[in-house]
Amino acid sequence: MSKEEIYEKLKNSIIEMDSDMASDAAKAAVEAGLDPLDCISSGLSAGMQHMSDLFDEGEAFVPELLMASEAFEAAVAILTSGMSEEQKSSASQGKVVLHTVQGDIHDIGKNIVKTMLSANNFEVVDMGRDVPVEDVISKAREIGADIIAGSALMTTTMPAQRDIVDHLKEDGDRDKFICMFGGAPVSKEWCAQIGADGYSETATDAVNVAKELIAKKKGA
Ligand code: B12
Repeated sequence: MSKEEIYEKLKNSIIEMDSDMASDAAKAAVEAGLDPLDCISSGLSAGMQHMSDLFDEGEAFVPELLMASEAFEAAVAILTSGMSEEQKSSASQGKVVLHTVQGDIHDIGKNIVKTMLSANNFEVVDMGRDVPVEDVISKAREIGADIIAGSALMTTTMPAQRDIVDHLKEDGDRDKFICMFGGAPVSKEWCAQIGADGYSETATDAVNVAKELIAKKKGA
């Protein structure tokens, strides 16, 4: 199979919500020596984006999204186990405290962000979902995090992202942590409005934004 055919099979395995097919395609990718990160962004994430679009058009439903995310994770486990020693041992890009915000239990997107950051050598502490603002901040302090990254999928839970920024300001700690947020209803404008440092629409771009913000902080 060519590189393009493997990407296509990875993508289709998500669209067909088929964990076995996803695992087979991931094994083929490892055997062909393909870059795991390219496989995730050009194959698996492309498939997940397609599923999200189908949902928005009323042509896919929640159980389908959950099955697609299981297939996604099955493939990622195989792809990352095939990462080269060089990729695995390269220096940490930074520490991230990742969570889904208080009151919100949606974690499919957050888990994809975790995969992408981890695969790019960020040390990610995943606090799970519906995480109280205070717990996020105390974990960030405990591990000396570089970035606090939060996902919100509901307009009603987005304010928890503002609460994080506000709490840090009140404690005089705002400059210690980069705050970056995402999730379907979140926007660049919202992040600017609440005084966050960064936003990205996709998990792939979250990696670039995180790298840029860390470089900026180190250079400052
Ligand atoms: C799947 C789903 C569920 C599943 C969640 C399962 C799970 N483990 O996550 C279940 C069935 C449990 C669920 C429950 C509910 N849901 Co729901 N759910 C969805 C659905 C269909 C898809 C979300 C999803 O996973 N998308 C796919 C992922 C890959 O996309 P994503 O999360 O946007 O992530 C991408 C980017 O946003 C970005 N990203 C994500 N996080 C982050 C973080 C950072 C830091 C960065 C940089 C980037 C980033 O990267 C990701 C990959 O590119 C959405 C509809 C929609 N269109 O969003 C409704 C939706 C979010 N749910 C909704 C609602 C109302 C609910 C419930 C309240 C329903 C109810 N009445 O019980 C409950 C919530 C309870 C709670 N307290 O949270 C509404 C929210 C409306 C609003 N107020 O804004 C939506 C929009 C549906 C709708 N149209 O009404 N839900």
